[in-house]
Amino acid sequence: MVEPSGLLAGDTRGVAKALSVVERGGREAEELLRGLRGRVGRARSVGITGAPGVGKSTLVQSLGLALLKREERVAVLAVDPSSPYSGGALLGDRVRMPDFLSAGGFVRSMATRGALGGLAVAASDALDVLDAAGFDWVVLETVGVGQDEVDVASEVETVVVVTVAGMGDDVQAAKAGVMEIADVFAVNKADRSGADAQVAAIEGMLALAPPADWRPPVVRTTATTGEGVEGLLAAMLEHQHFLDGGQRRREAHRRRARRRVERLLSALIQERMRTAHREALALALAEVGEGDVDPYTAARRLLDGFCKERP
Ligand SMILES: Nc1nc2c(ncn2[C@@H]2O[C@H](COP(=O)(O)OP(=O)(O)OP(=O)(O)O)[C@@H](O)[C@H]2O)c(=O)[nH]1
Ligand SMILES: [Mg+2]
Repeated sequence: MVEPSGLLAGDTRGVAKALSVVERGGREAEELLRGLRGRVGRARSVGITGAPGVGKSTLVQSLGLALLKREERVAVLAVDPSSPYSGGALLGDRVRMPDFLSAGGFVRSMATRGALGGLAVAASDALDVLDAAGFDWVVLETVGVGQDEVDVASEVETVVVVTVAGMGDDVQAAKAGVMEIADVFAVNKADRSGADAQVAAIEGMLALAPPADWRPPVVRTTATTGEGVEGLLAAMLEHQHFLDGGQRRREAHRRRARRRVERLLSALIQERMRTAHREALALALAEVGEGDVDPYTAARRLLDGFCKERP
């Protein structure tokens, strides 16, 4: 059982332990998260997402360093659904961001798919842990361009979508819905040719979007040298400032809360179906498979049976 005390004191080992608990999921994680109620909501969260190899980790390290220089406490959470590693060990942590680490940053990687509700729920829980631990900023790096990444990236307040010139990944990303969730665009590897064309392509795409209160800025970065990173940080801060207007931050937090509850609820229902209603489920699946019952009728019947159940 992890006591929240070490965690709340911001002690690194306590934080690491709490993240392991959350990554594993289950009752202990639930208990821990329950104990954090009322202690979250202060940290600023930023997601850095984009296709593999565009320079996210390098960018996160530069951003992290820039924030540390401003006396901010920064935690980086690298979420990699394709990674076989878990437990926050091995590759991710120590190797990827040496400068950020030696400057006092906190890095942790997560690869779980096992937790109830999947990766997005686990990532959101981890955000809460880092928030409660007193970090001013939590930077979430998510790898890839699939729906999983979109889900995970949607858990943060400010989403930075990183692209590079000439990978055709703008098209790929648009397909996966990544472009829609961007609050800021970073065109990285601006030291290479084609960055201007890439910026123009994104601006062109944004011009077609319906008018909105926030128009995502497009910034050029060279993560390896740090050039443009201050500009990216400024764009992030600008978006954070935008969230401070009206009820926007509160609304964003409510949307996140709603998604979390909905994900957990459907995961709990499915779990209960597979256990307490196993036979009814197997029968319904067989009937639908044989073409005797249509899937809508089967699903509704199962739900009716589920709702009649006494807890
Ligand atoms: N020329 C150039 N190379 C860069 C730049 N940023 C990152 N790189 C290089 O691109 C490669 C990938 O960088 P990472 O930061 O690991 O990219 P990533 O997006 O985190 O990669 P994954 O986590 O594997 O998806 C490394 O060799 C970096 O040194 C840049 O601005 N310019
Ligand atoms: Mg990376």
